[in-house]
This record gives sequence, C-alpha cells and structure tokens, in this order.
Amino acid sequence: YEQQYLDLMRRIWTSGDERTDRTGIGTRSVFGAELRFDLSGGQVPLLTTKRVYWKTATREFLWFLTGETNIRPLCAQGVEIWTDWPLDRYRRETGEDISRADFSARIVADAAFAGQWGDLGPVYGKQWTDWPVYDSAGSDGAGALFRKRERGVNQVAELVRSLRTNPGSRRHIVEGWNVAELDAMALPPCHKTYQFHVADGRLSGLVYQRSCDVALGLPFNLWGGALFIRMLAQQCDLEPGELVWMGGDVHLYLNHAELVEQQLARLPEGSPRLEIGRRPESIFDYRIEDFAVTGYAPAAHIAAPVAV
Ligand code: THF
Repeated sequence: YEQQYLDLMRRIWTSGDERTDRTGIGTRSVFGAELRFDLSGGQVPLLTTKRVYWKTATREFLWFLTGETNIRPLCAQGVEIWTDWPLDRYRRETGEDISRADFSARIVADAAFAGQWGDLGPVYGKQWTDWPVYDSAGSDGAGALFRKRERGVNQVAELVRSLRTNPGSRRHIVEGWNVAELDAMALPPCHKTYQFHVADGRLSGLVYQRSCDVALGLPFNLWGGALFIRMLAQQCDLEPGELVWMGGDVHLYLNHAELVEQQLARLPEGSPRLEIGRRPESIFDYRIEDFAVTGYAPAAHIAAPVAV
C-alpha cells in the first residue's frame, strides 16, 4: 500500500531528471506516474513512515468546500500551509520584514488586512463551488457584451447530483483549471482535475495532479483524494472503491534530501482507517469533529522547507 509511495520517492531520487524550476530551488523529477489505493474497509493512504497531519489536510479540504479563497479561516485554525504565498507577496510589496507568525496573527486579528493581503485569488474553492458563467447581454455596437451571473456553477453540488441520478456517467468531473482566471490565482491548481466512477455500487475517484511536491504535498493530496471519495460515497449511498492518483511533473526538491533519506530508511507500519462519525445533511456540512483515524501510530514527523 504505502510502499508504492516509497518506491516512487526512491525512483525520483535515484533516477529523476534534475531541473531548475519556478522556485529556483531545483528538483529531481519524473514525468507521468500513477498510484492506486483500495479504500475498502476504511483503509486510507495515510503515510506511516512519517507523521502526516491529517487534521490539517482535512481542514484544508473542508476550506475548499466552503468556497473560501482567503487564508484567514485557515490561520484562525492554526493551519499555516498556505500562509507562505500571501506572506511572500506582502514582504515583496511592502518591504516589511514581518515573521510568518506575526503575519498570520494579523490576518486573524484584522479583517481588513486579511481582505487586502490574505486572498489567494480564484483558487480551488472558488472554481469548485462558483465557476463563473457569463450570459450574452446584447451588443454595444462595438462588440458583444457579456454579464457575469450572480452565482456560477457549483461543480461539487452538481457532482453529488450526477452521482445520485446518473451514476454510470463518464462526466463526473470537478475541474480547477479555469484557463481564463489562471493569472489571477496566487498559484494555479496542482491537483487540477478530479474524476469519479461508479461500478458495482462502489465509488472510485481519480486525481490528476499536474505538478507534485512528493515530500510535502503528495501526502496531503492523497489524503484529500481519499477524503473526497469517502464523503461523496457517504452522501450518495455508495461504498468506497479505489483512489487512483496520476501525476504530471512529479518531483522532489533538492533541499528535501534529508527527509528523503530518513523516510526511505523507514518501513510502513500498521494500516490506519478513517471513520466518519455522522452523516451530515450535505457534502457542505462536514465538520472536523466528524473525522477520526484509528490504528495510526506513525514514525516521527520529518520537517522540510516548502518551496514558494
Ligand atoms: N507548493 C509546494 N512547493 N509544495 C506543496 O506541497 C504545495 N501544495 C500546496 C500549494 N503549493 C505547494 C500547499 N499545500 C505543506 C503541506 C501542504 C501544502 C503546503 C505545505 C507543508 O509544509 N507540510 C508540512 C508541515 C505541515 C504543518 O505544519 O501543518 C508537513 O510536514 O506535512 C500542495 O498541494
């Protein structure tokens, strides 16, 4: 199960192509990779060879579902995994050498400050729940006019509806890659496409990730994919099937050497299970307290710097 992840990590580290990337840190990377995880019986791809903060990853996922794109609710819950991008912009534009902790505290304390500096642009949450739609509004003589609809497409609500009413469809897709809005995003989506599939009463899901930080991001992204399948399955009275993960540029940052070497020296241990304690009214009503993991006794966390 977890061995697939470790094998991928080893393959990239020993035979990946060395490239310079956007962040300037440098990576070793392979192009095109696949992992598969059976989710039956509550099994989840939660790594045991280092502690993964699954509650943090869950809070992030629930934040996507709220449609929010400001980091403020994350910071208020002590989740700092998105703070570095707004912080970087703040430092660049103001020249102020503020610490991450002070910046995050200010985002939480000051709504106007958060409004000005905490927004990531139309990233995951916005595209998932409010993909913009434009209607024709005639012409002004010079050209066609379009008016943005008050509410865009809620892809997640549509997905639940289509899984319930037309399970055999091959169009159960949630897409984050809104080409027209990429420039307005702090970071274009990495896990950009989710597709779901129903067979024999079982719901499987596929995540396509264009760019993958195997050491820091992938453990969160696998958890997110499994969580999404489990919530949808519960909402649609299906059994969880398989999580299929596919990556484009799948890489290890060169400054993650220590993490890689430590983690590859460890062996997977036990098989954690995810329990969902309640069946909420809708896919949008899950709360962090609804989730519990049993059988999780991981090896120690391994800290590593995130490339911004
Ligand atoms: N950019 C890069 N370079 N790596 C990523 O993983 C990544 N993401 C998101 C967007 N851009 C990215 C942000 N998600 C961590 C985890 C997920 C992130 C960003 C950072 C991280 O630092 N995790 C640490 C500490 C977690 C904690 O302190 O709570 C870890 O050890 O897991 C991938 O989607």
